[in-house]
Amino acid sequence: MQMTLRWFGSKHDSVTLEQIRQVPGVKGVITTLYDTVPGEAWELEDIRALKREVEAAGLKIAGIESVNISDAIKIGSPEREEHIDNYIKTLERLGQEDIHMVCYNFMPVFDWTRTELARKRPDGSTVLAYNQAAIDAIKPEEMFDSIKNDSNGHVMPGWEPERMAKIKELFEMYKDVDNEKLFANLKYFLERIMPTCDKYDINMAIHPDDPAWSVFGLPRIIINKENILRMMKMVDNPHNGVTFCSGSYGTNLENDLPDMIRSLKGRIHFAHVRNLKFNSPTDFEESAHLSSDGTFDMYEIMKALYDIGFDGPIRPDHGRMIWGEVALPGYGLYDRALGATYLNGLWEAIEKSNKR
Ligand code: DNO
Repeated sequence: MQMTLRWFGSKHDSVTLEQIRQVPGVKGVITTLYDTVPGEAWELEDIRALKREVEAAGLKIAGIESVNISDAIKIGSPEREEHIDNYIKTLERLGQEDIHMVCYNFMPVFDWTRTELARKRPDGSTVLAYNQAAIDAIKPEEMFDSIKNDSNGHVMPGWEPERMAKIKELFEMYKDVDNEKLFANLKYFLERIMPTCDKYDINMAIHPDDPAWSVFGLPRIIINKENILRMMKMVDNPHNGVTFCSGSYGTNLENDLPDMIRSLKGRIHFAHVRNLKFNSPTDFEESAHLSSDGTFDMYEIMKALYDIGFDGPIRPDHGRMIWGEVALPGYGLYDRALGATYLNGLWEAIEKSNKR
């Protein structure tokens, strides 16, 4: 595996490439071009400039998170043809620049959903948290307002104000899209892009829906073992793979994470590894990565990745806000650096005990 950290670009991130480079074992970043619009093609020159910047700091781009999918592609409206053509252009350009992993999601309207961005834990740290009762008590259009004051002045990815302003319209657009339609539209998209992925050896890594159930009545399909295996079979090409995100699949306590990892051998192209602490099945908070701070056995998760021969990029995921840091919620430097170091330690121990 290659340990990485997510980096939001010099215009948006409070964490610098120089800082990331000093986290032991981190040789690459996961990033994206932030001023792009889903449905439009990325310019080759912009990709090159991003790559130059990362490489000048002694790091590599280990993959893109995300090349976002437009609503037209998810809904299956006529503009999807042009949007998929543009997506293919972006993939070709990334491939030409030697970038071979692309993370994306197929969630309608919202990307990941949390109800609090700064819940206080007993140790004084603050963390992202989710409470189903809080969601049930509000309307989707109130979601953005309920979290905006917690975001330390940063625009949260997937929660851009322009997008939130159109929220009613977005719900209307998805009104005829159910789970089956969403699966069909995902299949259509993947079949169109696979020849390009084969040509440039690009691993597509779908991110799970977070939380792994329907929110505000919207369809959600990337939520459990059955559905993800259905997706792998539906377009049975090794370039059609997944981002295994323990914190997202793990929101549903019925998902057996190590078992899911083992069932996806050869198809996990990217891993997000973090822990959650459950207070009840519908209320959880993002604890420190350490097993004893949360609900998951992180050793078993890393061991399953090791056992299937996972060799792609991995990153610690949302960290707590600690030591007075002010940063994009979930994406400060300190706790993610602790997370990376812990995961590296687990991996080293697993590797050495297996060679004996
Ligand atoms: C949240 C992230 C997601 C993820 C997208 C992938 O912190 O894990 O926003 O980047 O769903 O497209």
